[in-house]
Amino acid sequence: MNVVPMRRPIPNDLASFWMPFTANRQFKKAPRLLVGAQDMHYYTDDGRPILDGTAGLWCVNAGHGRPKIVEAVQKQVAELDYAPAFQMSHPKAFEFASRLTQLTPEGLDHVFFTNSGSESVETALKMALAYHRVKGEGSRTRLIGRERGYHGVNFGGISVGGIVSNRKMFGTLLGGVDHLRHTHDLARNAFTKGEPEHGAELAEDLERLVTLHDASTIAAVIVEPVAGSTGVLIPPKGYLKRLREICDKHGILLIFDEVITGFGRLGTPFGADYFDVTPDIMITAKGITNGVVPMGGVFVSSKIHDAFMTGPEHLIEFFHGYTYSAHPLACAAGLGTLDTYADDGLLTRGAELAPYWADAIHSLKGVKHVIDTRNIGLVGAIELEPMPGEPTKRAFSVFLECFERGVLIRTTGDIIALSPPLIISKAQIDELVGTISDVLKTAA
Ligand code: PXG
Repeated sequence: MNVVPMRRPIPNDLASFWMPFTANRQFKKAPRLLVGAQDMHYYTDDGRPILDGTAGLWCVNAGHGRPKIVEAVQKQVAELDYAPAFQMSHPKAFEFASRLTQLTPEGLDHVFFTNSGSESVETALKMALAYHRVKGEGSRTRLIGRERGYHGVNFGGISVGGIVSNRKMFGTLLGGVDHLRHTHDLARNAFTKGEPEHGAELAEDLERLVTLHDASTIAAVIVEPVAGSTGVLIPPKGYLKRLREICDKHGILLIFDEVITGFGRLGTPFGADYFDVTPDIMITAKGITNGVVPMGGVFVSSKIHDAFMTGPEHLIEFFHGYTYSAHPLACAAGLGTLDTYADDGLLTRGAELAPYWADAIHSLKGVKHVIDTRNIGLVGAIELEPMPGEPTKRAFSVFLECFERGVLIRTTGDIIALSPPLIISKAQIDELVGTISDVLKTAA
């Protein structure tokens, strides 16, 4: 057990830290500070337990303070703090890579390490472009994303991404990018349990873009198997299979951004397993180290990896990498994480809990303001009717009130997104959903 500090630490200055994706002025008037965490709970600076309904930010899949991870990191930092990442390495990098590729879908046999989801996205996009070039198809430079997609915050990622507020302030972005339409269709699919019935035909948008641009100009299509950040958009039945077929037909690489869906979130090790569709490149981060040390990993097929392994052997094959790629602390945390997932069966526990979870989420149908509930694996979303003229305000006030009542949820726009650690109990599911229900009943 972590010792939860009882004395309230007082930061002497809240002004210096410009917080990411935060309403800074609101926060600094009423700070929400976490000072401890264990298993399913955070502890605030005033000593209150907070039930974690979001696994931190979709990353603490095994829950907080897990001993094997803590010990692995403690031991590692004392033993080897850092090893140069270029032209050098350390044993745990290889051990972690081979352990990971035993878990990933058949064929995704190589991993390139990064430090975040955003870096993994840039890595994947660059790999796709370079792959076509080394194969002698350098005209394939176009990248296709999807409306409402979230692929981190760097320039490649916001270019293929489709969340307007993440794009509109930042100029013209990458050239040569186009977007598929998103799949959200409340008129036909509201209150669906699991995958929606309607919308597989939206995959045909890719054929439309091929007709417009010609396949010989398109390098890759990138999608989240389940779009998370935009508010949990679950793919219609058959949609991802159809995207795979169209990519194959035209020699286009399919990239799955599994930053959220990876490592057990859907009740299978990866989203690719859940939907039985294997991409050419699979992007991961978050759950790869249980959020304990920043890390990301980009998994590729041998077809892609081997295409680079030509030419004189003393030459660098791919001019890309980070000072902290395969950082020893991250690899140690990752190995401890994989052991913890295996010990507790967490990569498939979501499948056992999913029916109970689905019933809990859909019990909110009919509650005030709720216009949709949706679920898959251990992901849930509750979409609220926005306040007239004041989008996001209703959901944000629900978030604040839930926090006051000891439950951490996440909101995006007017959608509540839930993604608890995979160790959650049924009683804790009831507490999470019951609190949201109570708050909604009195919400403005
Ligand atoms: N791809 C996807 C699909 C993501 O969800 C990233 C890339 C970027 O990862 P980094 O590690 O660079 O942040 C993400 C991140 C939310 C939320 O509440 C989602 C993310 C991050 C923070 C909050 O929806 N996703």
